[in-house]
Amino acid sequence: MFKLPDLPYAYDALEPYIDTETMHLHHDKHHATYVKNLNDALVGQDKFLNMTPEELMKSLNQVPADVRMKVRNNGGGHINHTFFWEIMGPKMGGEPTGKVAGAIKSTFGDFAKFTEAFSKAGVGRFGSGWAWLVADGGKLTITDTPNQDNPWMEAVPAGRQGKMPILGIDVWEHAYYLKYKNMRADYIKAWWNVVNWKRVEGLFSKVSK
Ligand code: MN3
Repeated sequence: MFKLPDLPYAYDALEPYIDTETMHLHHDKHHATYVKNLNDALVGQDKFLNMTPEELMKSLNQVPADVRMKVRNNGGGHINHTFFWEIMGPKMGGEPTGKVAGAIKSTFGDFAKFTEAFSKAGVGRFGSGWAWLVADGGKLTITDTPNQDNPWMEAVPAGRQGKMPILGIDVWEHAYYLKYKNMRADYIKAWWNVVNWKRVEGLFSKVSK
């Protein structure tokens, strides 16, 4: 069975950038519902229930066709939100240091150009979805996905390590509407203040060896 993880900090820890009420709704209702629906869709399917969320994302083509879309949406919702809570934190933001800072600089020119391109991907994603910073080996790219799709789902070419998201932002309205109303760009601008670059660096170090 998949389990709703606790938030790694208090519900009010990301104030004033992300408000307490949004964090309660987002974690206790939205994320909890993805986990419940995922487990409901896979009742009796121990093979899938015993996978890690990442393994499940890579095995969607083996999931029975009648529940595959449910598993894709709700399994995606589960892994995406678990990841999202972890790449944020209180008293964070600023600029990255270490290897990821070097990779951002060599890929995008400088940090400001990177945040501009990433923010643009988030603002430009039509409807609900996510923007991602993905490490493909040591190489960085910005992508965006609809609904709860994510880079873990992408097929891995033979002999290659998969793409690994190291940063992502939820741009579903439920992530920002209470505080920012329809102003998605304002939410994204504020969100940079809660990015946990230490965590991003840790994820990047794992895939860029
Ligand atoms: Mn969400």
